[in-house]
Amino acid sequence: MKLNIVEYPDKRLKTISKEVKLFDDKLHDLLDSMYPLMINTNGIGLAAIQVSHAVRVLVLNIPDDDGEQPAENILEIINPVITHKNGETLYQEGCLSVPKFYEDIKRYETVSINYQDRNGNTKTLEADGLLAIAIQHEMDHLEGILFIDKLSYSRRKKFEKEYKRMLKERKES
Ligand code: QAP
Ligand code: CO
Repeated sequence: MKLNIVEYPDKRLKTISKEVKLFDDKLHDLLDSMYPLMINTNGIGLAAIQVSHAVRVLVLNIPDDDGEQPAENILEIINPVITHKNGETLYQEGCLSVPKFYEDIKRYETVSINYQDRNGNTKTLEADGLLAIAIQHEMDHLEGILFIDKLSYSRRKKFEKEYKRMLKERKES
């Protein structure tokens, strides 16, 4: 299926996504279409609401030590729930729905999740490093939360100003 990235300030990004109940061809088509879009747009994580599908579906592909993103490393995560979280870490995050803006965001250092794969099988995953950060960033999308929503008042103001300028320049060119 043809998918497009929804960009801030589109209100659809505030939607709370619904649990997946049917692990059918339609879900597989969505997953199969999200993955190439994420790779082609230089993403490492994408939530379905970012392509206008309000379902609890994420795809992740964290680059390996050589910066490669081989297709066999893809993680398809459906209906995730955090079961354990520990520590604190700061990372300069970005988002395909908030192009060209990056800010330090505080996250748990490690998280464990329960989730389902594309066939509805229950899985668990213990994550740290960039994967743990990406899981938390993408799970926020399922609740309609963007990383810019976590900024302090002054950082958010700085963002709104820079982003407006970016959109204006994009329109003019
Ligand atoms: C979320 O983000 C994330 O601004 C995934 O111009 C962020 O894939 C997980 C991107 C930080 C872990 C750490 C952003 C591509 C991609 C941009 C992304 C851009 C082009 C963001
Ligand atoms: Co994002």
